[in-house]
Amino acid sequence: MSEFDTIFALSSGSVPAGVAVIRISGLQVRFALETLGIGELEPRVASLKSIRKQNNQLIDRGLVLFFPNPHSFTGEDCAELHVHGGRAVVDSIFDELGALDRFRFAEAGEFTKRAYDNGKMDLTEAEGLADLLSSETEMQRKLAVEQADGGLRRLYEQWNAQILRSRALIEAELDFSDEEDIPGSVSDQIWSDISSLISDMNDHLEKSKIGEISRSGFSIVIAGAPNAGKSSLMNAIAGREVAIVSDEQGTTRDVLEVRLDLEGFLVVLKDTAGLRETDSKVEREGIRKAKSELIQADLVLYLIEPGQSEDTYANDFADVSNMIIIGTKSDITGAHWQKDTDISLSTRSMADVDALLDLIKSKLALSSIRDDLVVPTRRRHVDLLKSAMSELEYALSNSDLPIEIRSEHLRISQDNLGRITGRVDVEDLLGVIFSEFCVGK
Ligand SMILES: Nc1nc2c(ncn2[C@@H]2O[C@H](COP(=O)(O)OP(=O)(O)OP(=O)(O)O)[C@@H](O)[C@H]2O)c(=O)[nH]1
Ligand SMILES: [Mg+2]
Repeated sequence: MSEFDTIFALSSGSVPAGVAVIRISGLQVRFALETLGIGELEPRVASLKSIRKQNNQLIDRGLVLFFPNPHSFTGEDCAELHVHGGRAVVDSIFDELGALDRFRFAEAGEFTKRAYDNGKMDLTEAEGLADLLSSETEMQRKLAVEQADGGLRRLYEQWNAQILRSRALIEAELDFSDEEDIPGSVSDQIWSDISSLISDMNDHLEKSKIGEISRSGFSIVIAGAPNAGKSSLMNAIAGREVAIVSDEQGTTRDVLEVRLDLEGFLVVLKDTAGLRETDSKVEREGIRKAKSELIQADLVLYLIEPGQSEDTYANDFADVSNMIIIGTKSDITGAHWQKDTDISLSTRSMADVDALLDLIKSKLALSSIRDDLVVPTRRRHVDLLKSAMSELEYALSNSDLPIEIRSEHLRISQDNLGRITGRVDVEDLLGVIFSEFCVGK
């Protein structure tokens, strides 16, 4: 595998389809177009052309585009062939291209990797693009497109420039320190700038939970004793039969998931095994899984059915911070529950199921998230931001250290920011990041 190879792939969805888009990128794109009988093309203008085999036989007619470097997605010469989306059409073109020397199929994410290598985007933009391709909900799309559009890159570049400026001022101060009238305020200015940068970073980091959750989805776990009505609630919210409902205790054993779109946010709703002591090995494993889901949940819906004492499993919920206690089967008891519940509902009559959804929305504080889209979205960003911030804090608070040493910590802070955007050596990360893509991107 070489970066000098010319790569090609199907960049549109799976065939058969109305149209298939084949993308080609690399040093020999012009040669490929010639070989396919397309010939010279006006840059960036779609032309209807015949596409032919080496032996001149017609493969298909379609729209073709040529993007000469550097003004292309990858920064290399690129071409797109929009052909009829039949398996044999696409295969036939692949056969022709694959037969050429130094031509091969692109790996997953290789077009984007080349775009990154050629300075077309930084790592956060590449990650944003990966998120955009896999986005399922409106909120995921908004976050992803903001990041792909350079939202994070611009912020981190701006911070990097601020630190650089402080370091330059320190250098200047060192150079002039022999002279008489160095304004002492320069140094004060440097450290007050660093201090306000730390506070900006802190505010930004506080939003990381929101970023990660919006990206990967809120996890909501339904828990409670057997027969409390957990699977019934899961089905009622999903609007379809996801889980088996039965009056037998211990019906659900595995963790069942549905992915829902709640006002543009991805919610992963999980139905779990009823919590109880049991001799069944399988059920015990289900209960173990249920408990581990509980700990990781962003929100727990704890269900109590009429006649059940609600504190049976209180211990299991000691670590759960965000919980709604729900009285189920209100059609039996009437709307008013004696016990200490946040809401009572019935999946049989569907009474107050909508009210529960409203309560969930308010618990997850979805509306507060909507406005701020420049947030760290990955663990990677958070870890490096924390390191960058702690270097600044170290430099700021150790005022007794020689100024050169303090300045060095500012430089290390810049390096950490540089690793987020990929400006500073990140060879070890690239494989992980670009393998997230599908082939053709
Ligand atoms: N009357 C009434 N019965 C309900 C309601 N919701 C569930 N049930 C009944 O309660 C029984 C248990 O329901 P499930 O949804 O299977 O309960 P579960 O909590 O998933 O039970 P396990 O999987 O065994 O832990 C079934 O017979 C349901 O028909 C309700 O709102 N009203
Ligand atoms: Mg169940």
